[in-house]
Amino acid sequence: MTLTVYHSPKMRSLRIVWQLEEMGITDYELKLIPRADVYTYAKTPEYLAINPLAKFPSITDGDLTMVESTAIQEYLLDKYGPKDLAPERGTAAYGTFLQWLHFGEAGMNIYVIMLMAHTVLLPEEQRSKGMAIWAKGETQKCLNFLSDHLEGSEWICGEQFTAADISIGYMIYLLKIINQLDDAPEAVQAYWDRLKERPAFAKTSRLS
Ligand SMILES: N[C@@H](CCC(=O)N[C@@H](CS)C(=O)NCC(=O)O)C(=O)O
Repeated sequence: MTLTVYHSPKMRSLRIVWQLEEMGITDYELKLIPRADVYTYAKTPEYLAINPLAKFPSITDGDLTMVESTAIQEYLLDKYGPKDLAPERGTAAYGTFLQWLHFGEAGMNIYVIMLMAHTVLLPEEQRSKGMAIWAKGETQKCLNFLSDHLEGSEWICGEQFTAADISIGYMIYLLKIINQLDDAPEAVQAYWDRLKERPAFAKTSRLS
């Protein structure tokens, strides 16, 4: 296998390593950058040649380089299967799957990242209370949307755990890290309990 994955703990690259673990794929090269070195490493000419944005994740696979996490998730499913991390293409379930796979980054991330920035990431004098309140409200809307969708189902696509759960699961994991999950709807908290029990998640989140 020609696949190489660039990962640093707690970053979006966790989605990729978690998914590969769920898929049972182990014969790829994992470039694991310790958290303490990540910002220095990201600005090295070697890494900037792969990812000019100096962000994680990145993958290379033969001549291909990709730097967008949910797109990488889709690519890996298509190229390496098995297919049971996604419903059958062309079905309504596949539409639901795609929506949530992308909602994890395209829909929900902006609010979660703004909430992070204005509660923990930025130096205190640069934080905006108004922005934090706005981001919290929008994040709650996303969590209510998720809670309504789950409606007693174990996973986003019902009984089938899919890559969409990994995409959304990463957002929930970030909220947990910044202590913003305690007031999430009960169904979302129960969903998080199921996600963190998955051996593939537990193994990936322990990497350091
Ligand atoms: N939309 C991109 C976001 C990538 C991204 O922002 N990664 C963060 C880690 S979670 C990063 O590398 N941040 C470092 C920085 O912005 O300097 C994706 O999903 O891959």
